[in-house]
Amino acid sequence: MNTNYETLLFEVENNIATITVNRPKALNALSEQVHSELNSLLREFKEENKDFSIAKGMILTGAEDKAFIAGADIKGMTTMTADQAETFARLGQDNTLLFESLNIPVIACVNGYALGGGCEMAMSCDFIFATKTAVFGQPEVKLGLIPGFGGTQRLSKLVGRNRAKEITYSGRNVGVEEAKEIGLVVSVFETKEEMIEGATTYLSKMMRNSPLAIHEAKRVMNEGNDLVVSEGLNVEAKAFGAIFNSQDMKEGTAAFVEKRKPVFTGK
Ligand code: DAK
Repeated sequence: MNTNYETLLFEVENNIATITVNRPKALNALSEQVHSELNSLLREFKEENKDFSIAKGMILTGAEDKAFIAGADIKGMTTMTADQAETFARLGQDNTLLFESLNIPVIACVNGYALGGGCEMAMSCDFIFATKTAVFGQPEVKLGLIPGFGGTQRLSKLVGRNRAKEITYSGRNVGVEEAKEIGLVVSVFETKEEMIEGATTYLSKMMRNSPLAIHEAKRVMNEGNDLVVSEGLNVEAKAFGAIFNSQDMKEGTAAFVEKRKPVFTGK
């Protein structure tokens, strides 16, 4: 895999891939280059990790302590033509869909500002861990914009439509305590180091379970999010049936009966 990018750091350790958005001088704002490099990285990773040979879990974070991602690059946007803005929007939206369609769980580890596009990228991950300094928000209306990387859709689904509207219309900051209370954040940590360690521990424990079953649960839960319950149940029933053909299902149930630990292969 190509791991050399100007605006991203990519590393894999103990089956956990970490992507760090690395533009700390601009508070890791999402420039066209970040979106384009992220798109190449995620596409290549998705293709090459079909058998879970690269990683079974992923962390997305921002470089240094001040910001996760302070939004789309406002300076870059001032000179964009309508065509460039459309390409920018499509790349950004595609990246959120790529995070959702990866076969492994992705934890957004949020330190400092996660505003606008930063909040939107975090929401496209499976869930969010944060430090006490984390600040969330969709301040686009202050710039004469609306959220454009899925914020009008995903925030409502996470925290409820009325709360999402209240946050979006005001463009106000949401501190970490409130973010946890309304279900945007799952766990809060004192420091960035503790948060990354917490995410690593979580993913390492999760890896004892079947990666194939986790992938299917992720797929069905994400797909069901856009469906009425009866249709979602249909997707669930199909996936539940299909997984009976997997080695992991046979191994997991046999290990239970034989009173031993299962050895999952993701097949
Ligand atoms: N873009 C570009 N540069 C940014 C930035 C951003 N979003 N946020 C911060 N920076 C830069 C600052 O300009 C400054 O650079 P220099 O002046 O030193 O060159 C440096 O980072 C440090 O920032 P500050 O000096 O401002 O630091 P402070 O601690 O004073 O303030 C702050 C931190 C986060 C409160 C402040 O920087 C701030 O308000 N930043 C903007 C936050 C924001 O409004 N974010 C939302 C952006 S709008 C679209 C799809 C999606 C979107 C747009 C279009 N399409 C469909 C086309 C998404 C839009 C957004 O995300």
